[in-house]
Amino acid sequence: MTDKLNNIPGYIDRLRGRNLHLNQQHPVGLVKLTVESWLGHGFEHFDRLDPVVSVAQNFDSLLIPPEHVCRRTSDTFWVDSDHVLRTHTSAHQAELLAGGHRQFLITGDCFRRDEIDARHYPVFHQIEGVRVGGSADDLLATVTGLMGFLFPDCESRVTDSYFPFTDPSWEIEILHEGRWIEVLGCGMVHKQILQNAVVEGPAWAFGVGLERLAMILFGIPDIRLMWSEDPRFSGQWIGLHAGFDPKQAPKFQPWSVFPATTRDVTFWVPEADIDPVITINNVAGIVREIDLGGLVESVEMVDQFRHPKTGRVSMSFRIQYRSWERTLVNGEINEIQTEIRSRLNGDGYVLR
Ligand code: FA5
Ligand code: MG
Repeated sequence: MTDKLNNIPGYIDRLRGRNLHLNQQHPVGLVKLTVESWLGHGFEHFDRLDPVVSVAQNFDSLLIPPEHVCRRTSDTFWVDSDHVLRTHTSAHQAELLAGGHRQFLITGDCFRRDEIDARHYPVFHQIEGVRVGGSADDLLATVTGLMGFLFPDCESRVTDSYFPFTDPSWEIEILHEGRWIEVLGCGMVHKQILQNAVVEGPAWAFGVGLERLAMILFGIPDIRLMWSEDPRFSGQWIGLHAGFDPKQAPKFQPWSVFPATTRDVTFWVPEADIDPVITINNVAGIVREIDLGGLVESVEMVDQFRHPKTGRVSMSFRIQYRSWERTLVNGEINEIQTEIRSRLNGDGYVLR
């Protein structure tokens, strides 16, 4: 049965169930084990919770307002009008608290319609940590301690942030190859959430992206590689075991770096989509659905203007193609490009 709200393409269904976080010979699974063993044994572990969650779990229980942008079909994969694919492991926070759990880790795959670049993928993994009784100092000591353990040679910084479900809130970034990479969000669990779950506070929570940690730890330059079934990738992690020393983490060995090819596409945007984030996520969504072989490396908005007379808005996107496995030929790029153009056209974007 399909619901008219359902916007989950087939390729997402195929990635569901890969459970990279449970694969102990994969960077994502290895990082999970490393985080779990560093935090010690005081935490209960939940790593098999169903990613199909209710709207109440993913949004309402976290005080995310009904009109919040993250609920839109341009941002979230909807199963039906009451269910989504969880966009974060925080979806399980409130019910576990209400169920009497006081200190726990939730690990699982999360799903978002998001931009396309080396650090974003529509399916990714998070670990959520929650501790009732922990203070803000304890939270910051825990997350910065974890970063220091994983990345002893990297600078990190804590910045103020905002989440509807924590107050105050912070983010942690790691300086990696000259660039600040956001890896984690955290904060003190909102009083209302504790009250609803009938829990005496305070309590803290954090949510960390496992792909981001793995990319920094193992020097993996592109998040698409996490899904590669090429033995030249998957064979590099065999023999590592739970509790390995991050200082001894092997670095990803690229077997070859093939050249990139870029193509631009320019169109007039339908009136309803002039919010650039909607268009960025929609274009990325279309590209993901067509590019099943994962040849697109990034999609970037390179130009945007409003026509002075007609008021119409035009946007240009640059699509970059590159494979980790081989040199791409023009024919196959053209084929994908033609499909993308025709799908954009069908969705009301007027090609120029
Ligand atoms: C959250 O998801 C919050 N639930 C985190 C949180 C938990 C805050 C508990 C407070 C208390 P955010 O959207 O920033 O926050 O995502 C957290 C991390 O998930 C990011 O820092 C990043 O490491 C990872 N992440 C998010 N989107 C993607 C994506 N598309 N691809 C890969 N990793 C992602
Ligand atoms: Mg964030």
